[in-house]
Amino acid sequence: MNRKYIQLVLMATALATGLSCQIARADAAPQRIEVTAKRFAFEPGQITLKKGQPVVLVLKSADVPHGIRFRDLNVEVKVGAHGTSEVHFTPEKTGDFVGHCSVFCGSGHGEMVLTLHVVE
Ligand SMILES: [Cu+2]
Repeated sequence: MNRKYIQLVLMATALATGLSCQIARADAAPQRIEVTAKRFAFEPGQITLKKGQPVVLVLKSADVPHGIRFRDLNVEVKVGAHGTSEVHFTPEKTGDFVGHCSVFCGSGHGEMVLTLHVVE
């Protein structure tokens, strides 16, 4: 085998590998969901997710610091005043999961809930 042929094969392999990586990444692209926290509610207040599909939950604050914690899913994210934070996770079980605000934000703090419906 001559040197040029080997170089060509190596280049073709590298190209093919790069291409299949890109395709795999596109397939695994997480679903992006934006939620706004504002005293004393999350908007939207309910979200439906697919079991096994990766999610990026983007939490924005419209006022003071807030947070959201789904105890049963072991997911938590906090956000500063007027800030944006995100948390990546993949729901691995179906059901309804209620998340509560995890940063004390005033008199209605205890009523701040976001319900995740995880379906097959
Ligand atoms: Cu709060």
